[in-house]
Amino acid sequence: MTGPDDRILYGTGSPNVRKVALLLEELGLDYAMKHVAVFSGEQFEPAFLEMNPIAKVPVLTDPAAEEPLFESNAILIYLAETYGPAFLPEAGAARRDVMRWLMVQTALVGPMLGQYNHYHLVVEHGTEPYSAARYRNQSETVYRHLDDRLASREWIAGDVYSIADIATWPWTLYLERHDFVPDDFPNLARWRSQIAERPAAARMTHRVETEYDPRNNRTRRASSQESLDRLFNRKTDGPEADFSLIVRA
Ligand SMILES: N[C@@H](CCC(=O)N[C@@H](CS)C(=O)NCC(=O)O)C(=O)O
Repeated sequence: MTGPDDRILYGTGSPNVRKVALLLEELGLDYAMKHVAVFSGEQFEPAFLEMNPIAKVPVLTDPAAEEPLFESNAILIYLAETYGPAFLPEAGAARRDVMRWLMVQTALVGPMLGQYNHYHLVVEHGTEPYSAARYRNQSETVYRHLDDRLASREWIAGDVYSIADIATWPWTLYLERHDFVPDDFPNLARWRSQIAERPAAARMTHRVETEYDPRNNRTRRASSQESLDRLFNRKTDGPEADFSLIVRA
């Protein structure tokens, strides 16, 4: 028998953490949530680095795994393989399709939307006009690819809801905050609503918002320039950066 404390999701309210919580909810697994205050640098503490040497959330401990798990999409594969078979087909073309679109999320959706978050939502607008414009265009292309993909199919990969959808969905919730309009991406908007209506998505959102967000918001608002420089990898002898957007958000 395992209790909720045997499975711990270390995280904050970010999309890479939400996707793991969403799959845990879909699989009906018990888990505890421990907040890691990335704005004040808890991810750099030795005990956390022992779990994830690259100092990022999510990390999941699981009774069936000998070591803590990190990298969100590797965690999704682990969970689907261990507690599936739902959400990741066992073999063949359907599995290849899910893996391919999971890699698209890892290599394209996350990095491009994540960089646009930085230039649009973190650093004061106008300080890096070329970078902000570049990542806005990259994000629009990503949203467009997803919208095109979903024009003729219900789910991103294969014929069923899978970890490719679960990995991608929390990222696409930035559409409005990126100042794009859902009506311009109708297939993406339809697919987003379909997942939002799932009870697991509602449970995940509620838990993230009640168990992670209050402490995340407190530490974010109290963050010093020094801790933000460390989080965003700005060298003190590098260009100045005004991170007040994220502190005020
Ligand atoms: N590729 C990683 C990315 C994880 C990631 O970027 N996590 C952010 C979420 S806020 C983080 O921990 N940032 C803290 C830092 O970079 O110091 C994954 O998918 O798990």
